[in-house]
Amino acid sequence: MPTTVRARSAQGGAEAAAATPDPATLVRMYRAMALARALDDRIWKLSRQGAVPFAVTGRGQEAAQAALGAALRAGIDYAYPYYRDVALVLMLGMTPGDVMLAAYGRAADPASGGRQMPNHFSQPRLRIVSGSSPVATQIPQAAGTALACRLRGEDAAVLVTFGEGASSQGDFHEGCNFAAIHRLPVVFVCENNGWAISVPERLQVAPPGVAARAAAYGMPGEKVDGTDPVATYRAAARALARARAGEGPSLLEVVVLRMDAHTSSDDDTTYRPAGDRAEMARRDPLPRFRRRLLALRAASQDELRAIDAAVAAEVDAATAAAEAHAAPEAADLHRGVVAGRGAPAGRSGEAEEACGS
Ligand SMILES: Cc1ncc(C[n+]2csc(CCOP(=O)(O)OP(=O)(O)O)c2C)c(N)n1
Repeated sequence: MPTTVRARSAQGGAEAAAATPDPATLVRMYRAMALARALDDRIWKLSRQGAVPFAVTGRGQEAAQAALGAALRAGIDYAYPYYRDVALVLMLGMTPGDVMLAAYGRAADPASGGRQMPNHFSQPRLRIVSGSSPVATQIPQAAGTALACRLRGEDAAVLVTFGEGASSQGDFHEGCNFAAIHRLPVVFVCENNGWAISVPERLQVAPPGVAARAAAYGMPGEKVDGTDPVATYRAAARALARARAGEGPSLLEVVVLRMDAHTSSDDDTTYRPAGDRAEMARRDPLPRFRRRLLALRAASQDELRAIDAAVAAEVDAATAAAEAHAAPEAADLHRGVVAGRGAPAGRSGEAEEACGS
């Protein structure tokens, strides 16, 4: 897919930072994609069995997410992921166990102690900030964190993701406008999967699309094939390099696939055109990246098979561990939710104060 909009060309340092990832990074990206897919498959089945209450799928978006994760510096840059970003948070250091504990709503869930919906990722140590459920609220929050980084003199960039449906919310405008005015170190990434539940992109976003809006804010905008992890990595690395160099925010639109229903509560056969699923399967980024790694000789067939086997074992272990964990105590219901009752298990005193304030 061609780059359709680039308001300002990338230069010097940014271009150097956006080199193709080295073979070890490419393999790490494949591993995160395969692990996210395997978790997705397992959690979906568990939801069908009634073992977990709800499943959110990221099937078809993993390539873009792994690339964004590779371009970030885990624990230094801030990430505001949205609910489909399992591959992104795995790249940053969250574990399959963390994802499973949240799916089961266990007391040990590091994101919320089992209080949030699954996939509201949070890990203060990794600078992964929990999103709120109203879509797009994370966008102005990310701009605010970028301002805080500037005020504290930190060399951190902020990356925030959201869907094209979320780009219709006022929060999107507010976040972009504020960041552009103050030239904040933030990268806005729209993971455009073509649907907002049952609403197709053509009824959500007028041409020429999300990336083109960047010009109106005076920031660079770029539309990238999000099924191509290398192209996405290069675009994200360029945008992050600009942010770190004090050149301000950027808007990326990564075009991805939504291969499944919106969530386990949705039936997409009621609105998805016939043949669409087959077309998605043909463009599935996971087997395509596998073939590419072999063609690039970044990994051998045996190495990739070993990764797939290790991933399957990790998902089995994470499932068994989460199943064995306890549900939150009823007496703890208000902890971290209602002021003055303390934070969820595993949070620091500082977070406890923030929760209670
Ligand atoms: C403000 C708000 N309105 C509606 C919803 C219900 N809702 C949850 S996800 C979603 C679709 C969002 O679509 P998009 O931003 O394109 O992301 P996608 O789910 O397709 O990845 C909607 C409407 C919500 N959570 N918040």
